[in-house]
Amino acid sequence: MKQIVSAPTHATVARGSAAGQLPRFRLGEEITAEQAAFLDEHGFLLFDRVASLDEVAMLCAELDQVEAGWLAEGRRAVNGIPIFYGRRGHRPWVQRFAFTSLFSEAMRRFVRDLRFEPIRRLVGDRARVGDDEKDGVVVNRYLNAPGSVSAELGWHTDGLRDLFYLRMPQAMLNVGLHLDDCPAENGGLRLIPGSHRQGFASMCFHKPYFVGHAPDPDEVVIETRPGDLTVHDGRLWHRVARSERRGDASLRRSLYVPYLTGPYEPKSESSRTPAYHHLGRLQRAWRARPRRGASSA
Ligand SMILES: O=C(O)CCC(=O)C(=O)O
Ligand SMILES: [Fe+2]
Repeated sequence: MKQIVSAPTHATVARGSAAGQLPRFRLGEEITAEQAAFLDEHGFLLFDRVASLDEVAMLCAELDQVEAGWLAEGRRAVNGIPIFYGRRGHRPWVQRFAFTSLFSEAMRRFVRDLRFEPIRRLVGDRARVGDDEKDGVVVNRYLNAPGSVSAELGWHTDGLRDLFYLRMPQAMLNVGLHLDDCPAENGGLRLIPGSHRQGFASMCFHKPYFVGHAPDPDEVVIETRPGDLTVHDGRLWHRVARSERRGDASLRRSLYVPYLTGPYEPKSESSRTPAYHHLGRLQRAWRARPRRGASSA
């Protein structure tokens, strides 16, 4: 097995079957020199249980409330960003929430909690939570069951839009809070450590975007517990693996907080839908199509 060894004080990141071997850092009042060096070298950090189980339960309940409101009003999009609807059993079910904190005061408060300040400052001294910018606070709900439109997500980097404009994506940190117990068998985040330091060509062509789902010999498995926080560099190659479980046991929820540093660019209900979302809509309709003989686990 190949090993990447960072500075001597760092834990070793074992490539390949690394489940359970990654360092689980503690989030304190400051990002430590060790954490900063690890992020710099490998492109990600995993923080152990930053939110309590009560807070995780609160966030999950808020999501259900937001969903109930959207279903009642028949909402298809927020500020031009489509809501991804799948089916769970026979009910419509939201699998990607956008701008979530605009619909939940409790969530809006939570993502501003003081404990996250070191993470915000890591992005930039003047970084802000973009409640009404980009896609806002995004929540994904992955499920491996018939009717699900999000069971997995193919290999990608998050800098695709920049690549379209033929410029090297800017450093961008994605900050995710994980709401479910997710050992390797439940799928979840896989990433290639160090791939954030690749050049432009490799970022464009190393893998075809969103198509491939095969494990990479260099990938690591990010196993999470409810309340864990991950930070990953948007230039890293990563994917979300399909759970080996079926039905409700495969549920995986991840909440991403947008920390932004550029000029303030608020969106509104008249904002346009980015082109790639039109493609995505077709793809989801195909995945969610009713199939004869499929059980609704
Ligand atoms: O759910 C996750 O943890 C990652 C999702 C992701 O990579 C994305 O939406 O770009
Ligand atoms: Fe991503």
